[in-house]
Amino acid sequence: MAYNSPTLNVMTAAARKAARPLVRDFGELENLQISMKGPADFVTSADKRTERILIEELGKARPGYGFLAEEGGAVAGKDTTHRFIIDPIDGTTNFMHGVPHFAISIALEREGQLVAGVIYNPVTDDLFTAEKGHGAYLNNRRLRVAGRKELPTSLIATGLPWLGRDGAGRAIAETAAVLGATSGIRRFGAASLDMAWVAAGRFDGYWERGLLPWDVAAGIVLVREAGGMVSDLNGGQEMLNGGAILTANEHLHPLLLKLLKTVA
Ligand code: LIP
Repeated sequence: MAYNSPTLNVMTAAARKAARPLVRDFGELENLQISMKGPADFVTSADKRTERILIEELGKARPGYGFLAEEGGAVAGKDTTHRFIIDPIDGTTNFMHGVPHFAISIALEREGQLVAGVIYNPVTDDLFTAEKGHGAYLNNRRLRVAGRKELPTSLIATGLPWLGRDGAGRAIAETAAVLGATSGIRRFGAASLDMAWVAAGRFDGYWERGLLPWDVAAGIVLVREAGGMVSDLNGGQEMLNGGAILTANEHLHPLLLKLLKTVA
């Protein structure tokens, strides 16, 4: 049975409510309004509506909490100790192309600490939840990161830049280094689900650069509560500010960090 708390109930209820019209839209992509935030950087009417519903529901349940959301940015609340960090559709490009691998991602920060996370793929109905000190769950199954100790037997996920994004050269060099040392790489296109899958032991590790706080906040709580390690790519804890992240279990994390550092 998944750990339940008033906080997780509020976050899960908001995600499920926002997911209903999102699943409908996923079935009618031809009707989707799409605009550009930059080269190959899309925002759809579904992103905006999902974010509006999440902020409405969470704001009703927790009046005064602040928000940091992908489309609307930062909204300070009267209660300056609490902030929800929201990605309405993580994996927007997948969503637009009819690829059923995207998620609503909600994290709660209390006094600057990430304390709860919900990542919900409404197409697969995979609900990942975690609260600090109470473990991580997929629906009602308790999660634990995989126990592999060597890179050659490990499966690693990553994310790569695209049109208009910097860092392609380094990303390719890092990917080549990891390819040459592991059982393989997966690029699935949604950071939140990549981290949820590390927490579930499906991937043995995940790294990416150029991310934003809402891409990774909930995933950080999931991986930590599943017994995994999370850092930035210098081995520090600036994941939300620097945009770079590395997650894996205690055996593979230092090995991957060392390997990625060999790439100039
Ligand atoms: C996406 C991330 C993905 C990354 C994409 C994009 P979005 O977030 O989840 O890992 O590779 O570049 O940032 O834009 O779909 O919320």
